[in-house]
Order: sequence, then C-alpha cells, then structure tokens
Amino acid sequence: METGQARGNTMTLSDSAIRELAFKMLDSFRIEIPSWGFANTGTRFGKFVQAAAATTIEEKFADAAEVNRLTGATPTMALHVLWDLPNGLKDVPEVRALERRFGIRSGSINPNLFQDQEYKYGSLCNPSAEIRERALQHLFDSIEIGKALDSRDISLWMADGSNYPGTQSIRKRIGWLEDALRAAHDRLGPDQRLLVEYKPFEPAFYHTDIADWGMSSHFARQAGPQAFVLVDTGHHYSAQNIEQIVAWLLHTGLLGGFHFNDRRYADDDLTLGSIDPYQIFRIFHEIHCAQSEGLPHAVAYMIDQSHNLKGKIEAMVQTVVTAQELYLKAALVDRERLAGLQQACDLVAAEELFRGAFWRDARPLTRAWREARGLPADPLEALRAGGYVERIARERGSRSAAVSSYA
Ligand code: AFD
Ligand code: MN
Ligand code: MN
Repeated sequence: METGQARGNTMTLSDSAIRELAFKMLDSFRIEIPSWGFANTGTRFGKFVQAAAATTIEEKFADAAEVNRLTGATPTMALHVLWDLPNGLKDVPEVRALERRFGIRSGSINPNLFQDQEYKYGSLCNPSAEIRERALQHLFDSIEIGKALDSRDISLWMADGSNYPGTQSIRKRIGWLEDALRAAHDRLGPDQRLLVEYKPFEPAFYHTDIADWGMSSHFARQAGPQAFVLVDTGHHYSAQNIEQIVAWLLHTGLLGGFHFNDRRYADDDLTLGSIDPYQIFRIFHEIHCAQSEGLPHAVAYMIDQSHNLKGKIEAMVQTVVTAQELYLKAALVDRERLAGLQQACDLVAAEELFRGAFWRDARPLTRAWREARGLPADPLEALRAGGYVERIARERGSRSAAVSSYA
C-alpha cells in the first residue's frame, strides 16, 4: 500500500493519519440545502416542471431529509420567508413540527424583497419612504421568524438597482440602505447574524445597490458587529479571483458564508464544481488556512441552486458529494510544506504541491468515511436504488405540474 509520503503533492502523513484527518474533516463538514432547490423553478425563458418537485413546505422537509439520510452532511434547510412561511410567524409551529418529524432544522432565513409589485423600483433602496418602510418591516419580521426558529443567519439578498443611467441617485440609495441595515442589525438577537449578499448584475442591469464584496463589506461594517458578507459564487464577473475576495474577507473578519453554485456566464446556478471545481478547492483552501490559524467565527456553507433540467434531489445529492470531496481535497494540502515553498519562492514545487492535492482522488476516503458512519458508500447510487424520486413523482405528479414556481 502506498505510504502517504509526499510525491511533492499532498500530506507527508501516513495513510492512517490521513484517514484520521479526513474523517475529522468530513465529520465537521456541514452544508445547508435550500428549500427552493426542491420546488419547480425555471429561467426567464420558461420552466420545465418536474413531477417529483415539492409544492409544500412539508414536501421540502421530506426531500431535505432524504438528502441528509444519504449524505449525512445536510442537517439544515434554508427557508425563504414568502415561499415557505407565507403567514410569517403564524407558520412557525407547523415548521417546528416538520423539523421534529423529519429531523431537519430550519437554517438561514431568506427575506423576499424582490417579488412584490411594490418593489418594482427597489425595496430598501426605493425612492418612496413608504415602500422602504414596508421592506424594512419585512426584514424585521424575517428576523423575528429567525428568532422563533432558533435560526442563526438572516441571509439577505435584494434585487435593488436600476436599468438605465440617470434614472436613480446611486448615492441616495446608499444612504437609505445604510439606515435600513443599521436598523435591522439593532433588531438581531444576541446569537443572530445578518449576512449581506452582493450581486453585480440581474435583475438590475445598470447598477445594483450591493454590487460587490467591497460594498457588502461597507454595509456590514456600518450595520454592526453581527453583520457579515455572504459570497454567492455565481455573483462575480467571469475573470474575478473569488478566492482572493475570500482571503480579504477572512483577513478583515467579515466572511459570513457562501451560496455555492457554479457558473459559465452569469448567475447560472449550475451544480457546484460542474464547470470549475478547482476554484471551489482554492476557496476551501483559503478557509482551511484561516481556520488552522484560529479563525474566530463560523463560516456558513450553503447551496443556492434550483435546477430547471436536472432532477432536483439528484442534483442536490450530487452537489453535496462534490462539496465534500473538494472540501476534503483542500483539507489535505500540506499547508506547512506549502508555506515553506512559498517563502522560498519555489514556484513550481509550491504549485505542484497545491494542484497535486486538487488532483488527489478523495473518493476512496469519502467512501471509507461513509461506510464507517453507516451511510451509503455511493449516495447517488443509493438515491437511484432507493426509489424515493419515483415514489414522490407518483404521489406529487399532478399537483407539481399545476403549481407555479417558488410555491
Ligand atoms: C437568486 C439570487 C440570489 C439569492 C437567491 C435566493 O441571485 O442568489 O440568494 O435567489 O433568494 O439566486
Ligand atoms: Mn444567493
Ligand atoms: Mn443568485
């Protein structure tokens, strides 16, 4: 059996030490799945409904439970306030009962400040003080729902912005948003966090009010100490160096978490690692480095994908399995050796160590971990063999086709 001796790429640990480290990493790796990932959604060019799609919050919890049964890594589900708790706090008892029934806890709470007609010209940045007030009240209500569900994170994304030069005052909108986020921060419970997500484009195409990590950092800083930045991997221009942004956010103590997905052109919400797995590895590497140096706060790993073509649950399992493998590959970088090579500017040796860790096949280790934890060795295979999707497609078929997206 090959020892763990470095071939210039990964750890200089023995196989058993690598296995122990791998198990420790996988035991601690948790990634949150989005309720909206189980419902019928589509693109602006149409939606292909799936017979197995969830149309109720109960079905979303059931689907999340199946993903967690197969992967052992997804104990929480992100909720979207309007889609999952249409009656607000009144829906909390039902959600609590579903948590107990399916063994899935409510995860981050996602306000919805982008769908109502009144938000046509913005929500928290709308020129109308009355609409800004209503949007802020929805944010306050979302915070209260989070408290009632013992949910730590309020995950805030807004579609605010404009489509044409000269149609809005960018600076006035900055001021309105600063006020709103400070007010929201003051409503947070002691253990809650406000995660401020940025996005440079879509649905606003001239300017968005939180367009990049710098703006998001500013809003988080000025809102208060419980506000952080949320990095959605699809929310960047194609050439951007996301792991450099992550390194900055780690350095400044502002990294709250991620919405993981992959992209070829824009915010495509493709399955994580389907286009550029190396980028996700590089992101995880930055976090492993910071955490090994004592990163003081939690980083929320969340998936933000909702598939129009792939099977919803199959894509979710595929994403979680990919995330586990990339997280583990990055964890097995021999960071001490790498630091020495970086210090010595031994470029090729540093690069060979780094990308060698990316090329390592982590699947034998993830397979061994699953078998040791009583999980299916191949979650995708187990999903197919288990017949869950076929069963729910039979049960839900007619209803799912009738219900609009984001139900
Ligand atoms: C869309 C937005 C953003 C948000 C998500 C859930 O682009 O990523 O986090 O919907 O509301 O993907
Ligand atoms: Mn997102
Ligand atoms: Mn997005």
